[in-house]
Amino acid sequence: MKELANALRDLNEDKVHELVDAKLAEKVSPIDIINECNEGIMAVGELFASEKYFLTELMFSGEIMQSVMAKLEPLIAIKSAEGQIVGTVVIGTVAGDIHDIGKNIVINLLRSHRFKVIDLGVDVPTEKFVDMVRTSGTKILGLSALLNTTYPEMKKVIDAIETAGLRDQVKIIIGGTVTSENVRDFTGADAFANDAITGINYCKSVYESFSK
Ligand code: B12
Repeated sequence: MKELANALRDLNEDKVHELVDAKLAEKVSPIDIINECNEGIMAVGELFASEKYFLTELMFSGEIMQSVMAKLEPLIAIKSAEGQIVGTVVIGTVAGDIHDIGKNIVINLLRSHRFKVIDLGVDVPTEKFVDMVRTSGTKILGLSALLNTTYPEMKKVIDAIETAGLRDQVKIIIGGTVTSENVRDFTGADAFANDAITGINYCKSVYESFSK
């Protein structure tokens, strides 16, 4: 792992910021910086899983990552092109799950690609997703989940959209480290993404297909 990833894994907040600042000064792109931080935070996850780190460390890693994002987000937003909105995306983290760092990165990037994003937040009940799909008329719903235990929640939301008669008007993409082709199949989603760029490309392709 690289120095920045190591510093995040070791929860050395000062070092993390020092390295982020140095990279920004060298004109390294915010996305590359986020990717390197992700490597570090994944390592924190592994240390937590193997009981070398505990909840306090997990929380601290989240705080460091959020402070890095506070620095990088405005730089991503600056790139946002002026002009017509590409389309709307409704997004939220499903019930039972409060992870939102990855979701917020996706939102930021979508906005910088001129999407209007309706962020429902974390631990979002099924009915809220259904209501927002209905009232916003969005063509894309994004569900974020980082816990294995929340696969059934994603399925519950998608089933509820179907029951409400809205399934034909909306494409559903699930995202988060736990998602895979198997989870997509289980939940009945249209697509999955383990990274923000794949998600953004999918959203673009959906709205492009509608404008043809
Ligand atoms: C930081 C962290 C926390 C923080 C979260 C802070 C916050 N505001 O989000 C806190 C401390 C709160 C936390 C709590 C818990 N956590 Co936690 N956490 C993590 C950790 C270390 C990093 C997650 C993260 O932010 N990653 C960085 C971001 C950028 O990556 P990302 O979320 O994957 O997002 C990217 C993609 O997935 C994708 N994406 C994400 N969402 C979406 C949505 C769409 C629509 C699209 C297109 C793409 C997309 O794009 C993003 C950018 O590239 C992970 C480790 C890991 N391997 O993921 C564990 C991890 C997710 N946590 C775990 C656990 C067990 C917990 C707790 C149950 C611990 C406990 N005993 O209490 C609680 C659960 C609380 C709850 N009810 O949700 C486990 C989950 C195991 C599992 N697979 O089920 C992990 C994997 C750690 C581990 N290895 O054991 N956690």
